[in-house]
Amino acid sequence: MKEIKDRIELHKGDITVLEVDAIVNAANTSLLGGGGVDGAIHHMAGPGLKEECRTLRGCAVGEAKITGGHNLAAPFVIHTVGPVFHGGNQGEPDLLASCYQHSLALAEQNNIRTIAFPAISCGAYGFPIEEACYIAVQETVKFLQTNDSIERVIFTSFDDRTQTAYENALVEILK
Ligand code: AR6
Repeated sequence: MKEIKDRIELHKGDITVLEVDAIVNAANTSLLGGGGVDGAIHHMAGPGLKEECRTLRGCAVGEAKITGGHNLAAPFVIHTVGPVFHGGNQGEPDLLASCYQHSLALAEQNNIRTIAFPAISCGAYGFPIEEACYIAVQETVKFLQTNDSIERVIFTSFDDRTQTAYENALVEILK
């Protein structure tokens, strides 16, 4: 198995077009769609995704559920619900870490080898970007240290600030 640094990639652009086994959705507890990356994923996947999501009866903050990808290139979507940031003293960092832990565990259970994440909670939910990217990388590195089925984890970003935050977190954590 490759070194951990060679199993993590950064990608600037739209997560919905990536040809990976699973893309992760930054959803809300209803799992019935919304704005941001959630809206983009549902738009690209088509109405079948919402129908399948309806059968799941929602998802708690910090947890994750899996569906098919419908019209997406990715055969699976892992829906996770990040915390809304309320200042950081209401368990938000642990809940965000839990999103990555549960998403990666579901990926492992479903033989997913390549997975792409958006910056969960970094848009509408207002989590500070640098801290969120650090948590994302830290939890992923921890997971990959004890897993050898996941070959590639891609962190996608839409803006330079998020991309830079991932780069800095990778340098800091993998030094
Ligand atoms: N590809 C990659 N990243 C994207 C894309 C895309 N197509 N679109 C947005 N981003 P957000 P949250 C980035 O707000 O903060 C929804 O309404 C975006 O720039 O999508 O977890 C849900 O239904 C940001 O860095 O998710 C929930 O109600 C990151 O994705 C709520 O928003 C996450 O931004 C979830 O809020």
